[in-house]
Amino acid sequence: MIDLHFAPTPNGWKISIMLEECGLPYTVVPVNITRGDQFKSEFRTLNPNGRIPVIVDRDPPGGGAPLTIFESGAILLYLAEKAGRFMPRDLHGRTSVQQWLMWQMSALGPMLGQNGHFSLYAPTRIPYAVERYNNEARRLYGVLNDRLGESGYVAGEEYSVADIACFPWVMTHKAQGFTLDDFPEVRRWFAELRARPPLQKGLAVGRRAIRKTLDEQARSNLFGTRPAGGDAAAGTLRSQHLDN
Ligand SMILES: N[C@@H](CCC(=O)N[C@@H](CS)C(=O)NCC(=O)O)C(=O)O
Repeated sequence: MIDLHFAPTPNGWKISIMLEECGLPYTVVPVNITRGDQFKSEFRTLNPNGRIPVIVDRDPPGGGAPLTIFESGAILLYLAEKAGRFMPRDLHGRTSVQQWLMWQMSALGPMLGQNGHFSLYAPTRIPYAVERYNNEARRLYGVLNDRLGESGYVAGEEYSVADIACFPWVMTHKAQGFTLDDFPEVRRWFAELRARPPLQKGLAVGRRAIRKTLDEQARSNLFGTRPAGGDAAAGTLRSQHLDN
């Protein structure tokens, strides 16, 4: 059995979708990131970086002690290996999936997160930041659109963990101020994926717990006025709390 330490955000849904797609049994352990559960010592033992998602696999392949994994990209790779799904076996296919997964983790996710933060949540409007992240987010949608003009799925002709990683972030497009009419290949891919029953089941996890507005305490917990512990920098801006 796998414990999924989860909050209803794009990075959390990547993993609930993957678990549903793989048909792996799991238990959801809610982490209320608006109330600061991510700062608690029990949670930071699982992830010293104080972020969801985290999984604990109590039955890792080959036996042995439970395995704890944080970082959604690492979790997706682990689950792909465990289930033998959504990762091509051939070198070219596998390398392409890893490459696009890294792109999601290092570019699409963080830049959409910052775009959402500065356009939706920043207490004062900072035109330079709004414009910078909006331009970068639009550029990345363009990269994805061009890519999906060449192949059926993000990393090639097979549905893979690269698609599962990108989908929940693209799902935030309206809140981010984009329309998929401007990105027809993304729109085609998005509609196809959204129709997948396991993906819908993964997305339903935690949906009722979403907070539409953030009070002062939630803003403080999410946007970095509270240090993550040790010598972590207070005041770092961070926002992944976007609903579509
Ligand atoms: N790179 C990390 C990012 C994880 C992340 O930013 N998680 C957000 C929710 S989507 C979080 O836990 N935020 C809590 C906070 O900002 O304090 C991953 O992909 O797992």
